[in-house]
Amino acid sequence: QAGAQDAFQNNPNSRTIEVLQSMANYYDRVNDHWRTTGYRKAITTLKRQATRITIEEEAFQLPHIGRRIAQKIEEIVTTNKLQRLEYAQDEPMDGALQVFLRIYGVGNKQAQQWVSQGYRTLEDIKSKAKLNPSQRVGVEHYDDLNTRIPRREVEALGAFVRRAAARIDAQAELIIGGSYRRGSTSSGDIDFIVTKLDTESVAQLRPFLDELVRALEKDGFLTARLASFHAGGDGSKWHGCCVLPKTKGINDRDYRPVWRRIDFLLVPASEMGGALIYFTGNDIFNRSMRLLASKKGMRLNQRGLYKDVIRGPGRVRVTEGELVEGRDERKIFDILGVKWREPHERWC
Ligand code: DCP
Ligand code: MG
Ligand code: MN
Repeated sequence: QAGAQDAFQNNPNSRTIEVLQSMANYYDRVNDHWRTTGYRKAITTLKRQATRITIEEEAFQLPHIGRRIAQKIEEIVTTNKLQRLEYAQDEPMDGALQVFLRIYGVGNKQAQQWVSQGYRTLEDIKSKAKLNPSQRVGVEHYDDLNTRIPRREVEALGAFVRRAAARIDAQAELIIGGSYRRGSTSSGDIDFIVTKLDTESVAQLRPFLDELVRALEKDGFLTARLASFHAGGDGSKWHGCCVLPKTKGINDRDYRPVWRRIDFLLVPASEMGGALIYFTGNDIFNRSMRLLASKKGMRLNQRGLYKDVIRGPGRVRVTEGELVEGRDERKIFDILGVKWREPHERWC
């Protein structure tokens, strides 16, 4: 043990190794596994060198040292420090905050609180933080849930859900909204609008959704139910996780179950227009449409367009207003005086 320590102290590259180790620690803290490993491998190589490595080209010739790290080795030798590390030392809190904000069910307040409690990594959160059941899922499946879903897989997930839905109620209609409807090549989650002809309330759709959820859980397709801060108080939203079973041509190579986020929004037929606009997004487009409505004395929400809304100071609503249009997406654009925009044109 002591011998190994001496060997390191006497290593001609000990200062370089020390600085690179700080970089590795930094990347480890922010959960950048790829760079952490890269730095660790470079350090191992340097420890084996009998001579002092001083220039980029020399370092680049060695195993496991790429161009970037080779440049940094030269920088350390010539300046005795590393600019990138000095930046990094100013940002570890920011790094941790960004990592925490990507946990499902974690908002700004919670993430800030963890940082101020001294937590810096997902490991800290896993072992020390108090988590609600949804956040627990978010942490346990952090990598899966932060991986985009390829469009082809969204389609396969959609087909699976539609087959299950058709077995329960052939009249039920499922539309995939969100980024998929806007034509994205990949999505953060899969967003379903669930509706049925001649429905006028969420309550009429609820039994169907409950049965669908049970069936999909039995299939092993749905893997978790999540509570969401944003979930509609009227029971119109359902949030959870799902896994696509092994499916030929989609994920059959080295199959590994990948957890995906799935949302259902229950929409009575009478409110389909409002819901389609809302659930197609994107969120910024929605905000601008709502602002426009409010400037015209109207109100747009996920149920439709309302008129004769009376607002007080600061645009605070005084009355609910009267429903003008809920059913038809195009008519809502028309009444607002906005030229129709296809879903793929609604990214802002
Ligand atoms: N939405 C909104 N405001 C929010 C969140 C969502 O108006 N704060 C609406 C617009 C979104 C839709 O709901 O398009 C679905 O929400 P998602 O969070 O699933 O977002 P996207 O589907 O647009 O993107 P992603 O691919 O990340 O899922
Ligand atoms: Mg989405
Ligand atoms: Mn969603």
